[in-house]
Amino acid sequence: MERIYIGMGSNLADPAEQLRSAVEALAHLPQTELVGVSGFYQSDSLLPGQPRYTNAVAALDSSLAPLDLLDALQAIENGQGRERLERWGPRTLDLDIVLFGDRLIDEPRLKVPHYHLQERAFVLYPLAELAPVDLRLADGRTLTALLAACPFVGLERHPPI
Ligand code: A4P
Ligand code: MG
Repeated sequence: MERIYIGMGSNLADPAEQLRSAVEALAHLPQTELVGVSGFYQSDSLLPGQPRYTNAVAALDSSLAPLDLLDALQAIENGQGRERLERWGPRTLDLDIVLFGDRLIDEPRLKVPHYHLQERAFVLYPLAELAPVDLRLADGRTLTALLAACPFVGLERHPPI
């Protein structure tokens, strides 16, 4: 079993509900246990002219191989009606593998740690709710240093429902 963190994002069709359904689907993955889910956060899209996003992070323990997990995540995205019309377009659900144990993965279909992790408060702050305070990434960076370099700006905790 390895500890895996999944970044979740949605900006279409009731984003918070999309994330809740995604969590439900993650909990049912084979060889996998759902360990925790962060709070939900809202922020503006990185691309102008798109609806605001809701983001969260889920922690899993899994013995799936990385590419098998990626396949399963893409099946969940597709199952929730995601249409890939344009890269970076608005989406009902985006599931990214942020960290996979202490692995460094550099394959055409999968780069881990996720390449935009350090710039994205909407990934780092929910990750920090779940990860150990002294988390060190496979590439040597610490979560503490990444948080210090990425201010909590433009992020709003999603109101409880
Ligand atoms: N891929 C490579 N590494 C990974 C990984 N670690 N996890 C490949 C998941 N997939 C990975 O992704 C494209 C390809 O990346 C996949 O086929 C996979 O093989 P995609 O999800 O199909 O396309 P995308 O989401 O349009 O691209 P990408 O790069 O995932 O987009 P981003 O970077 O996620 O940007 N603003 C806010 N506030 N919140 C957001 O969540 N998200 C985006 C999308 C823009 N603005 C946002 C947010
Ligand atoms: Mg993606």
